[in-house]
Amino acid sequence: MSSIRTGVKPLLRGTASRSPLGRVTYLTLNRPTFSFSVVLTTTSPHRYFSTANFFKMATKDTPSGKPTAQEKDNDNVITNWVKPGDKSGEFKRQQSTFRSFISSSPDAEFPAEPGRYHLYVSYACPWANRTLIARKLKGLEDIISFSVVHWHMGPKGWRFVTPEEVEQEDVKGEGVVPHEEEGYTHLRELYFSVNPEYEGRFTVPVLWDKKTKQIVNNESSEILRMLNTEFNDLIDEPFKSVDLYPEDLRREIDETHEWQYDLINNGVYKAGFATTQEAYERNVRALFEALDRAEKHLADGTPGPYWFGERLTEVDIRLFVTIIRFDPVYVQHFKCNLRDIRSGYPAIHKWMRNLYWNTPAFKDTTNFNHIKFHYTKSHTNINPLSITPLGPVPDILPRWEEVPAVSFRG
Ligand SMILES: N[C@@H](CCC(=O)N[C@@H](CS)C(=O)NCC(=O)O)C(=O)O
Repeated sequence: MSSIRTGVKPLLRGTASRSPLGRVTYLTLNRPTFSFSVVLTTTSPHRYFSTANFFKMATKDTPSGKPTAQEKDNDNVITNWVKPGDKSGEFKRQQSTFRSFISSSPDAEFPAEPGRYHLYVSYACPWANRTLIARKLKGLEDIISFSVVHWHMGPKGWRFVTPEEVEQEDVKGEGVVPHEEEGYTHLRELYFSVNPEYEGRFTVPVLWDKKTKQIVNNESSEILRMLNTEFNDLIDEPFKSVDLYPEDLRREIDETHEWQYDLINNGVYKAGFATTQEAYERNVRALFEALDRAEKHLADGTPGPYWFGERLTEVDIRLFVTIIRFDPVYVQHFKCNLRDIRSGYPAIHKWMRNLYWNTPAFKDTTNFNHIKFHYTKSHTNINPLSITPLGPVPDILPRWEEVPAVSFRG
């Protein structure tokens, strides 16, 4: 059971509604540029978190480039994933703010048009990675452009790369370019260009409308849905028939998302960002129970190679982006180390490697430099010296090779 509290600025007119994703209640805004706050709490046994928008960020860039007074204020430091003084020690993920939809209908506010929309992403970010995978699986490369921020997230949040950095070994990659039109240095400038009063976090992915200069949506699960259906009139086979959320699997997909989102996708963050031993242990145990469940499903619940057998769906995308980061980052950086994937979860390992090595949409959108450097050098509260561990080596094993412990087990 969930309850929703909203704090809405005076001019905002919005309507509470059910999400097209089924379970989440949220506000549909008549004017998507207004800011609003949503505090969602839930008593569902599967959820160990609530979302809150305690986070406030300074609304102006200081000309000197130094942090504003507000940024210096301890409560507003960008790496304070748990509100200082919150005795629960629990990381509470904020609800995404911009929730409009692109539609295939030509008279929609955001109609599907080639070349009109842009994705701002980070290669480090699993949520953004989802949208890059879907963009490729649906053959939308010539229809939706994208650009990638620098892997480092500093006190002002994500920043764009400089022209000098573009070819740097640790930075380079497809779409890693400076901000083109306005020459913004930070992603937050984009958010402020839409709403100077914006008080939420400056997250990726951002689905941007180049024509009206609006943020259409910054919630990856909803962006996936738009990419899946709304551009179908603009693409040819075989991409048109790719259906990541097929009608007959919707109930099962939704049920799978429910536990995987909370316990795995967000679970690694809740373990890693916890500020008390109790919160860490509670979340890390729940995470590994969920991984055990995923392992069981993939080992004997499906003929594979995908979560639902022969059909690749949203579930594969959403689980993959967490699992591919697991051994390189989450095991050590987020202390998710009851097991690792390569030696502890053979069926998940096989499923993940099949996606990575056999489907370019997964491999081509995975950038281990951005992934490893981002977490280890941006979360200075967790890793104050910003030293990036070298291992594991390699980041991902070749398809038919196992770590010695597993080979020995036969
Ligand atoms: N609900 C969002 C979450 C996105 C998110 O949290 N992105 C992270 C990167 S992994 C981010 O941009 N964080 C910046 C911040 O919180 O300041 C989605 O799924 O799109």
